[in-house]
Amino acid sequence: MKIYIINGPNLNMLGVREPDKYGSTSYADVVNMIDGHCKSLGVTPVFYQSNHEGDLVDKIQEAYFEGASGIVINPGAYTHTSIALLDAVSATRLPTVEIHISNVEEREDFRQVSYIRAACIKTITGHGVSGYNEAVDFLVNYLKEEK
Ligand code: CA2
Repeated sequence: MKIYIINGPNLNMLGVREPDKYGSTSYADVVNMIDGHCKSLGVTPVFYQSNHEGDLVDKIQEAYFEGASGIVINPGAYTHTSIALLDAVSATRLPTVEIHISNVEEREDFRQVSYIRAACIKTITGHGVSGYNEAVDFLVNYLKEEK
């Protein structure tokens, strides 16, 4: 089983700045953590991070064309602005889990909107980078039950 783990703008800066909001683990270490977790579940992850909206749309479409079983996505700030990402996830009809490192519900008003959420089977917020593993667990359990 192959799943795509997609991260949006600025998440490559993890561990470099703003540890109070996003923790002190680097993006590379987060990838390693998720990779180990996926392997322990017998799942093959495909990792991608981009600062560009259209590239994220392309990667969501690739997940569909490459036969992925599902997607875990932290769309970063595009969560709050992007109908294109919503449309891409809707078009693939792949089960998708939205994850945010910070507790967006307790942050600014403009972070209270998530366009992509309407196409997601689950949203995880505020659990730090461990939220990625929780997202993988939720997706994998969902896929097992779906069979
Ligand atoms: O909490 C999350 O995971 C967010 O998706 C992170 C986005 C933010 O725009 C969303 O509202 C919530 C921002 C990602 C920025 O990541 C950085 C990491 C380290 C240093 C600076 C930015």
